[in-house]
Amino acid sequence: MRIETLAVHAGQEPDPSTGAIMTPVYLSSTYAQQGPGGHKGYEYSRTDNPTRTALQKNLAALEGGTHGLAFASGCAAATTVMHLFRPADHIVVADDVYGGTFRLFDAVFRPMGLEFTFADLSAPDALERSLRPATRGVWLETPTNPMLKLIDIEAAAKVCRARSIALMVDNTFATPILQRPLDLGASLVVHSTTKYLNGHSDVVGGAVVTGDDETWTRLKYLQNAIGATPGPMDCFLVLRGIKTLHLRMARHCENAIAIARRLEGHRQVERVIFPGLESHPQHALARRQMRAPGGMISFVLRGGLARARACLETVRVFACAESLGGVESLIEHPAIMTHASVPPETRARLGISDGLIRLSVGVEDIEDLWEDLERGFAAAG
Ligand code: P1T
Repeated sequence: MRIETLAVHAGQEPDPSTGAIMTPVYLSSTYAQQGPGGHKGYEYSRTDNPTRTALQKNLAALEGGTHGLAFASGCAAATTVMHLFRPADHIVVADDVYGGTFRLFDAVFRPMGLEFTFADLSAPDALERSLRPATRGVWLETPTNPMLKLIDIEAAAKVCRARSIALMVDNTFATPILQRPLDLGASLVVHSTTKYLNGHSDVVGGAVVTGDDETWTRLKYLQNAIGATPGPMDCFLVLRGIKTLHLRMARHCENAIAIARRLEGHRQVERVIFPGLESHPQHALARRQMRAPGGMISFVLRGGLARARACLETVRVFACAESLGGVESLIEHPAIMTHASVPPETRARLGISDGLIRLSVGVEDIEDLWEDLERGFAAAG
């Protein structure tokens, strides 16, 4: 089946006892056993829950994997994945990742003995140059957060496969509708389901999908042992959100392309970063690797912090808020908000400047969105 049909149906059957079309929210924390060990596949809801099972199957189908695992947040998913590694293992990480991911690796796992190299993996050969004999994993986002750099997943997978290194791709920005890393050779895919997959800004969740049985067996063990699992209501909401993922992504992309083009022609805008623009340094890769360029835009407003602040304080349709991927448009200032935990010198090197603004373009009317941004630019002066 094609991905649009999988989004609506995968992992879900009408309830055998009632015919209910929607997967029930199994709020039970435990399950009666006929006798010790005599259960029907469910013992305790940290270990397995039927609503979560449906979501996990759906996620696996969308990403083209064999197994999905749901978590309480994107960070919980990343935390669980990092437990695949041992002290002294070395992991190469794309230099431009979500600030919370950087913080998790740098401030939580580095002191526990994992070693990380942050490198600009959008540059050819950067990955090979970062490898060490102890390298066991590569972690990347593409497009990256917030500079929207693209990384060639297939090329990275080739390098990793030759050395038995796990390639982990955070596919939050693209979603499986636009790009499927497992098809391109990645070992596993990570998501913050908080974003496009749920799509309605009412859940914090995470996920991992893999096609490798051994990796799944270990992660399944860790999911239960660590226990950073989502509640059944959140699983239901993500499952429901995914049913319209393909429809929403089409509109996010359509609106984002229109806004990026208009921004590019605006006198107050110094630079627009959007993979769908010909001016994006990796536009050709975007066309090859992604079905469409996504709904995220970063741009630099002329005049620095005071003007950026005035713009963010003035817009009304765009909400000034962290996060992304919901139906409503959001605007944020990465240096102060989502990437505040990245050291200032690293932010400067990456281009996360005081004038940098990130948009999560929603599914509203394009003219309302543009008029709102123009209001913000007028206030910025
Ligand atoms: O917030 P959480 O569900 O724990 O997911 C973390 C995460 C992981 N990966 C990517 C690419 C992300 O963007 C995020 C969270 N990002 C934001 C909250 C943000 O505004 O960028």
